[in-house]
Order: sequence, then structure tokens, then C-alpha cells
Amino acid sequence: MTDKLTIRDQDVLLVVDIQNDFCPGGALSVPAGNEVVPIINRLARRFQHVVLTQDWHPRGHQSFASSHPGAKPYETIEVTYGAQILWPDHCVQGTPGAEFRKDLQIPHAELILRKGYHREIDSYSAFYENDRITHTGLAGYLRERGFTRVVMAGLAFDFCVRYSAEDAKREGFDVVVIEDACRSIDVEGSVQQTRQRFSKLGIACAPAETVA
Ligand code: VGL
Ligand code: ZN
Repeated sequence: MTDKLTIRDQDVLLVVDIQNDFCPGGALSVPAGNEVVPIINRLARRFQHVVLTQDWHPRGHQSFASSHPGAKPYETIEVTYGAQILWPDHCVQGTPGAEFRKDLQIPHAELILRKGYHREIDSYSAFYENDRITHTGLAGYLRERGFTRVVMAGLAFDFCVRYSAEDAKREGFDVVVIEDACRSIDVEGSVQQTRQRFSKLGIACAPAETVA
């Protein structure tokens, strides 16, 4: 029924934020986030080229509700670059919550890209920080490596996967999101907004079984 997605040399699999804090029991638990791990392990075995992202915040990060007296997680505040959702403290550099899930098995991953390390700027996207100006360097890396298509999976569908997919497209890469290899946080219509943006921008979603 669905077209097969045949992996080419110019394809890279981008595995987004498979970290303890985004899985059940973690500080910013994505419902059923752990379920994607075996799916992604299987998927990654098919790709020669894999890049992992790791959310990596300093203590006292601006995106943490605890950094704003009186604020609660999941509230939105205005910061210099616009609206910012406040999160529970998560993925603090060097803590167990920031580590990759132990059951994530992708020894052949070629790059681990850390993001969110500027105290005053959040970074959902693996390409640009939330000020939409500061680069992470990933677009340059992927271009220098000769990749033309980015296949994505991970956590969370409606935040880091969404913004990474939009920016990959904006940077001129072909993008496919493997939707059953993602799980969502779903705050204030974020999943519905993600789907609307994807269809508007022509970002394809496909199930893992289409990857040949
Ligand atoms: C994420 C919220 C805050 C994500 C990271 O990985 O989707 N979401 N930091
Ligand atoms: Zn974060």
C-alpha cells in the first residue's frame, strides 16, 4: 500500500533525544516514550549513517520553570526571542536523566549532537536554537558529509522532532518523519499544529515498515 522508502548513501537517520528524562519515570516524561526504542534500534540497523541528538541543558536553564519564581511547568512566558514554554528541569548536563536510554543500541552512530547548552536560549531543533538565529552546526555537518535526505525519529514528535524536521526542510534537505518511531508530549494542541505544519511544508510522514 505505502511506497517503500529505499535507503540511499545520501540518507542519514536523525535520532532525536532518546534520553531517560523523556521516558516514563523521567523528569519530562513523554507518554510511552520508551516504546520507540526497539523500533528505532531496528530502524537504525538499516542505515549506514546515523546521528543522535542529546538535549543538554545547564543547571538554571531559562526553559526551566524553576528558574522563574512563581512559574509552573507547561506555562508559557515571553523571553527575548518570543514565547517559551516552561518545562520541568530536565536533561541537566552530566545527570542520569540526560543520558541516553540504556536500551538504545546504535553503536555505529557517527555523531552525537548536543543542543540547549546556552543558558538563555532553548533549542528544540537540532539545526537552530529557539531564537531561530543561532546555528547548532548540524546543517553544515550534514552538507559537508554529502547527505541530502534526513529521516527522523524520536522524542518528542511535537517539539524536537517537529522543529528539527521544519528546519531540515528550510535548510534544503528532503525530510521523512517515521511517525510510529516518535511519541508526543501534546500540550495545547501541539500535535495537531505539528501535523498542520508538516502538511503545509510538504514534510512526509511514513511508518517504519516502509523503510526497505
Ligand atoms: C524537548 C521540550 C524541552 C524534546 C526538549 O526533546 O522534544 N521538549 N526540551
Ligand atoms: Zn529541553
